[in-house]
Amino acid sequence: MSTKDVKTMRIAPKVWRNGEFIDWGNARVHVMTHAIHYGSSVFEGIRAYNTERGTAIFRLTEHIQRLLNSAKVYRMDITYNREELCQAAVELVRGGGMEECYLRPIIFRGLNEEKPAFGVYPLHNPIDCYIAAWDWGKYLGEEAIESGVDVCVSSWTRTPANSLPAVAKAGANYMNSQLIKMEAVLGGFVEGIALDDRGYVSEGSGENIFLVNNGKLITPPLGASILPGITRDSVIAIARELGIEIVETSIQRAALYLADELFFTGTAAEITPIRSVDRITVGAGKRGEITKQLQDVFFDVIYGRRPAPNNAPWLTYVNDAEEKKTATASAKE
Ligand code: PPE
Repeated sequence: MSTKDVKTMRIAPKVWRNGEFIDWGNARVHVMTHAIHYGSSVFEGIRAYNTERGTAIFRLTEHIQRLLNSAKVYRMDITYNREELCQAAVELVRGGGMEECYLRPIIFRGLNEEKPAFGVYPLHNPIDCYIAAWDWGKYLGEEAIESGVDVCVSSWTRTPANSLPAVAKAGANYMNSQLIKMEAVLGGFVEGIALDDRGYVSEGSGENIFLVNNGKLITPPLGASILPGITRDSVIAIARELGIEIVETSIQRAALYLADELFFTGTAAEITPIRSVDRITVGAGKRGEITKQLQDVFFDVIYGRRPAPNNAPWLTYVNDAEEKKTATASAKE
């Protein structure tokens, strides 16, 4: 891929790999890489937004911490700590020349070409750590944020947490997500919602889910087979601030049809309303009032127009970090 293609596709020209920046075109792996055969990767998805004070990365620390947690579950020893990975992400965004982007840190079991190790047992394989970035528009379609999406309940069951722990955002989990997503899209839906092994609602292939009933917000609990979504957490914090009651409980499939409002949350999906499930119209069949209220506050927070709940430091301004670094450098001189 030429630099021109990278530019037209709006991909950051550099990729951070194991502590250094390399060209996008050189960010390659060998076919015998452990992760390709056995799904041994953990990753994150993070968005950076163009605020009035310049580009800011949303909840960077929490995302990098979840990445490290995912790695810990799979016994992957990382040479970089949370601060170093956050710094790498900031530098990638700053150097990428994109005002807004989606960041994809990924840690996987690679291949030592001098001393290759094959087979499932992973601990003889090296750990590789990358961060790439590109400009990712609206995940579920340009219109989705306003008009909502049509979804189905998947015939696939979400992987139980004792098979693949949902707390870890592992590449392998996304084989389950792909089954859900393909079935949905080929069936004429935008997304699929998976039930868990007990038959209760879990989440979309790449989003958490919320219902609104009688003004209350209802969502599956973290103990269920769901990714502990950072957008989910942000929406809960915002709802608390707005005085909206939150109930974390098991949800039956039919409750999806009967909800007043329904929406997805996720880094890529942000807050996307759902207007029908299995072709049954949800509520008024368009974005509901509470969904809109939460979206408005959420977008104000991510664009730095309003402080995060409890003034939490949710935004990392990439140019501030540069100022801080320069200040530290000159203080050292
Ligand atoms: N559940 C799943 C299964 C999931 O993949 C995501 C994020 C979420 C919930 C929401 O988590 P959070 O982003 O922390 O609010 N899915 C990411 C990957 C999507 C993709 O296609 O790749 C994302 O939204 O970035």
